[in-house]
Amino acid sequence: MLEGVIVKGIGGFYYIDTESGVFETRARGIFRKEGVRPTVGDHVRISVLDEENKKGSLDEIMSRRNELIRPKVSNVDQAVIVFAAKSPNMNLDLLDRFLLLAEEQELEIVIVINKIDRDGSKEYEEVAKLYRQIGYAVICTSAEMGIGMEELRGALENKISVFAGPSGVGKSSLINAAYAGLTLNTGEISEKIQRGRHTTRHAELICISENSYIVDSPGFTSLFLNHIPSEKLHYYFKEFEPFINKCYYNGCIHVNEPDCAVKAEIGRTINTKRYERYVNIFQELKKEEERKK
Ligand SMILES: Nc1nc2c(ncn2[C@@H]2O[C@H](COP(=O)(O)OP(=O)(O)OP(=O)(O)O)[C@@H](O)[C@H]2O)c(=O)[nH]1
Ligand SMILES: [Mg+2]
Ligand SMILES: [Zn+2]
Repeated sequence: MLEGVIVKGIGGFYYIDTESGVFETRARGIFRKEGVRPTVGDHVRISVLDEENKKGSLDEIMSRRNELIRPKVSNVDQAVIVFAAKSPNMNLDLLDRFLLLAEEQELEIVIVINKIDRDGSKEYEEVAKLYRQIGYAVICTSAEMGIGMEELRGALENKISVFAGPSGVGKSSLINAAYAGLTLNTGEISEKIQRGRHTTRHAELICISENSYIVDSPGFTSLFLNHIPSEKLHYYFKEFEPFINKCYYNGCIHVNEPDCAVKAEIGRTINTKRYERYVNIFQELKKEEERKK
């Protein structure tokens, strides 16, 4: 019996990182019968079938602390939300949606603004300032120039972190730049071999040091949060928190109610555009709830 972590699952094989190295295993039939699907990040027990060739059988999956859906990974500590200062331009609506998802999953959060070498007028600094004021850690980087790599590595220590963000912002490039020796597929490599963009596909846990893992994930460009109830949305806007219980109406959701303590802060501690994005997402959720009725 050995304990370990599933680092990769491909074609019915699960690869388990243990203290005696990485074992290739198949899952016991019982999991399928019980409707349990082994997931990258799972803590598991395996029995060794072939010590020399590192083959085994996946026998037991320990209970999960949490489960992300996209990428499909369990037991994640932290979301590293990556956006580019330029190309593609920052989409703050999408950034807020990534933040909401991570807040809802109760993950620690780091925001990374990459490709700062592309933004000569340093407009990204305004964005960094806004999100730092809200209380988020923001790291400004250039994977290309090697800027901010120390700080990034520091933020990843002793955790399982998932890199998330739109396609083409440099998630894979950042991981490659921060950890020489790892080589992940990036958009650039594929341009050289002329076979279309070689972007990230399946989830894989990459060990960067003892107790530290990262998961690269494929980017996506829109994010619909249909599973968050509209009346809960305000809990995930961190900067609303001090005011939420000070509104006149019990259960105020800070959209149309009078004497709203949150609305009173707009343009002060609450950024006007962030509030507008809140209302926008709130209405989207509300509409979806109406439709489902
Ligand atoms: N100028 C500049 N270009 C960068 C930087 N980081 C990445 N790039 C380029 O941006 C392109 C996309 O980078 P990737 O690392 O593949 O982006 P990704 O976020 O992993 O993309 P997906 O896997 O599709 O989600 C590549 O051509 C990189 O060379 C940077 O800091 N500055
Ligand atoms: Mg990638
Ligand atoms: Zn209110």
